[in-house]
Amino acid sequence: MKTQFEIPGALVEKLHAAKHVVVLTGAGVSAESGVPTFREAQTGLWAQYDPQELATPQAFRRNPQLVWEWYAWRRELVSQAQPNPGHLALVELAKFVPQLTLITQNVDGLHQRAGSQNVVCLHGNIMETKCFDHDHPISHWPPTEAVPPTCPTCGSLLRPNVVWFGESLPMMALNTAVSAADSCDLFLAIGTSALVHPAASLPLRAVEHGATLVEINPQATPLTRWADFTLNGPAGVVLPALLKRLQA
Ligand code: BJW
Repeated sequence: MKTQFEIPGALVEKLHAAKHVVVLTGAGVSAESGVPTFREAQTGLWAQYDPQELATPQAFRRNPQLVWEWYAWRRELVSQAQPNPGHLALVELAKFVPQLTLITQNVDGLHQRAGSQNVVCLHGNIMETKCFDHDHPISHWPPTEAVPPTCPTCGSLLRPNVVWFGESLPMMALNTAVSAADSCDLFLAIGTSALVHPAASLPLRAVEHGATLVEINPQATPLTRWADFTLNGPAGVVLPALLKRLQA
């Protein structure tokens, strides 16, 4: 198994031969766009905030104002961010293989803004809003001093359209992701700590079904021992280099 950032010829061959490539991305892909990751000691969002205080329905019930304001701050950060060379390389990679399924745990929409099509979003979208009680999707609400505002349809509190711990993932997205993992011949896991399920189970399902697993991450993760190829480097550098080798 290769563990340095050098694009192995055998990986280039596998990619040339692949019929269906699945890409699973995590927060690391957006790190070079200035969006903080979740679990990194120095820079991760949750080095400053306790996730259990912010990303669960229980936390929202306890302190909806704190949670709403945290997400408002993150929405602002995401709206200032731009797709980076890693996002852009994935748009090009999709043109290079017969079928590519891009699955993301990210809620920032940067893959879509880069130009990726049919992105499978497992954890929702931070720019969207819904109501807490009935999941009514809400795009506008009357001006109000209330934080959070309330749903114009049912009066319950508004919240971001993201998946919190203990909540189910969107059924269609999860089904698409599972069947892609089960049927692909090459699976790329990029910029994820692979700690949060069910997303973290997808690469292992792919391996069980005989796919080649490639990991791109500067750090080791629980996936590393299962990976056929490990490229230890930032996605914004490794992905363009990989693409260049494919195009050579
Ligand atoms: C770079 C880089 C660079 C840095 N380039 N790389 C099975 C076993 C155990 C527990 C469970 C299980 N199944 C379900 C659970 C419970 C739970 C769970 O997984 N808990 C674990 C923590 C133990 N899962 C759930 O509750 C899920 N729901 C569910 O399964 O429902 C049914 C059910 C419920 C309860 C019990 C059983 C079943 C829902 C999960 C929702 C996750 N939501 C969040 C928040 C979204 C909203 C928001 O944005 O605020 O999603 S949590 C957070 O983690 C976010 C992320 O999408 C997710 C994954 O994080 P990610 O992307 O991997 O980021 P990091 O920061 O962890 O890692 C970054 C990586 O990048 C690092 O490795 C760096 O090295 C790397 N990196 N720079 C490349 N430049």
